[in-house]
Amino acid sequence: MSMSMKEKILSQLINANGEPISGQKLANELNISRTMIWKHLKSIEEDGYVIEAIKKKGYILQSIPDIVSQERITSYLETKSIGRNIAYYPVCESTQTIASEKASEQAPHGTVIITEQQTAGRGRLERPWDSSANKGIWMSVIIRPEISPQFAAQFTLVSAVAITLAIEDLTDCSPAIKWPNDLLINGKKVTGILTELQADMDRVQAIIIGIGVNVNQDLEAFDESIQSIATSLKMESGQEVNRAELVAKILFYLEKYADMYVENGFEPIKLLWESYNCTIGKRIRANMLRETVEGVAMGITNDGVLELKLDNGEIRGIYSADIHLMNK
Ligand code: BT5
Repeated sequence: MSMSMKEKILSQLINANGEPISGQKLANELNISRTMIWKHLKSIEEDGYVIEAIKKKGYILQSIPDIVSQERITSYLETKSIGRNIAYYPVCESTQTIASEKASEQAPHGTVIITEQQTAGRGRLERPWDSSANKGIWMSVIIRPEISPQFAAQFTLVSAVAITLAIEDLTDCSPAIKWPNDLLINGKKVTGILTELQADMDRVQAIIIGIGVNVNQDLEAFDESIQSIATSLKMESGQEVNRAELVAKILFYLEKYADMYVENGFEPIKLLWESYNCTIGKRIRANMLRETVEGVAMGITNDGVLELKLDNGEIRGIYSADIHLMNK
C-alpha cells in the first residue's frame, strides 16, 4: 500500500530524530502547499502525536501516542497467521459484533479486530463491558480451527493461558485464572474473555475470541459499579504498559497454544492452565442459566469441564457458569 500524504509527513518527522524540519522543506519535498502541510500536522496531532513548533526552525515530533494501530502491533508481531490481518477502529460499538460480521464474510483465519474504545462492549449474556478510551485492549480474534463445535468452548481456556503468559512476560503481574473466562490479580478482574461460535452441525466455521484486558486505567476510569471488582495492570504494577506490544505477545501465545490444541487436544495445555488457576480446591457457587449449585471445585476434565463435588457427595460436570469463589 502506498503511503498517504499524512503518513509521508509523519514518517519525515519520525526520521528527523528530534531535529526540527521546516514547513517549507516539507512542502518542497512533498510538493504541496505549506497550508496543506499545516492541515496534515493538525490531523496528526489529533491522533495523539505531540508536535512542537519552533520559531524559524520548524516542527519537532515530541511524542508518539500509545495506540494499538495495525502498524504499531505489526512492529512487534512474531506470528505466522494470527494478527497478520488487522482491522483497527479508533472507536466502535463492539469488536465482537464487527468480527462476527467479518467472519460470516469469509475473513481469513487469524483476523483481528481491535479498537481504542467500545461504546457497547459486551460480556457474556449481553452484560456490559466497560471499555474506556485508549486504556485497555479491546479486541476480537477470528480463528478457523478444523474441529467439531463441541470443543469450541475450550478456546476460552486456551486464551486464558495465552493472555496470562503474555502478561507475565511484559509486566510484574501474575494473574490467576478463574474458570472459565476471567483473569484476576489480587482477587480483582483484569481480563474477561468472550468466546462465540459460528458452526454447522459437525464443523466449526469460525470461533470469535473476544478479549478485554484492563491495561493503563486508574481506578476512576472504571464505572463506579465495578470499581470494587475491577483492576488494571497499571494499578497492580504501578507502571504503564505498551499496549501494542502486549497485543502482539497475546497473539503470539494464542497462536502457539491454539495450534497445539488443534494438534494434541487440551491435555498438554491443561497442566499449564492448572498451574495458573485459582478455582480448583475452592468452595464455589456456580450460577447457571436454570439453577445454582454449591460445592468444592475438584478439577477440570480433559475437555475443560469443571467438576464440582456437591455437599451430598455427588460429582457434577459444569459446562458453563458464573463462578463465585466462597473463600479466597
Ligand atoms: C466477560 O464477560 O468477562 C467477557 C468480556 C469480553 C470483553 C471483550 S472486549 C473485546 C470484545 N468485544 C466485546 O464487545 N466484548 C469482548 P462476563 O464474564 O459476562 O463478565 C461481565 C462482567 O464483568 C460485568 O457484568 C461486570 O461486572 C464486569 N466488568 C465489566 N467491565 C469490566 C472491566 N472493564 N473490567 C473488569 N470487570 C468488568
